[in-house]
Amino acid sequence: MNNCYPFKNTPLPYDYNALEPYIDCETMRLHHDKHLQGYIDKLNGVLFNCRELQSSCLEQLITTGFRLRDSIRCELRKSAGGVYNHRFFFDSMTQNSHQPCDGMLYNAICKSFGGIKPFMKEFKTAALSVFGSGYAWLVATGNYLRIITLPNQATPLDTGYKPILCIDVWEHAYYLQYQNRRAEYAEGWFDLINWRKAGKRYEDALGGCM
Ligand code: MN3
Repeated sequence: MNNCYPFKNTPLPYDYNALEPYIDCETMRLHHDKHLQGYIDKLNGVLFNCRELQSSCLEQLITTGFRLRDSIRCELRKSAGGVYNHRFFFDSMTQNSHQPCDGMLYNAICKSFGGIKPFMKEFKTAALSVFGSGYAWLVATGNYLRIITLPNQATPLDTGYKPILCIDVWEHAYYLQYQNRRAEYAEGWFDLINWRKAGKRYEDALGGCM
């Protein structure tokens, strides 16, 4: 993963049409090649003028309190957050849909939400509750899991929680295919979850080595 300046738009870990019928090819192409590319271009543009930040990795750019003019700090947070969140979102899905959730993550979901079905219900409610643009996140805090929402391109990195999964509910993530039916998009997304990746993230979070 290319994680330092100059940032490049690494390919999706699957074909553009791999997530059909839940997310169509055209949406994936626009989302990855135009929206994520836009954040990468903006981030490179900010860093081009800030030589002292060019060796920082993406996570450091988001979490470190650099002494910057407000306008530059704001642009840096938005663009670095946009790159981080989109990469995390795309990496949370797989064409091998209907993967089972198992292992330690499954146990934690049962302990925290009472089972997979109640987890999905709560996660969908959170995804629908995002007013305007943002994401719903499954995050770990110690042995427990929580569902949170964050606006725009805010990331969970400086909340103290370890991110496990996220769904992008900006309209560009679903509007071409679902128009205003965000609930249908969220329901389809459950069948795309890369549980193997999520399980690994959870185990890394427990080990404190994200
Ligand atoms: Mn997006």
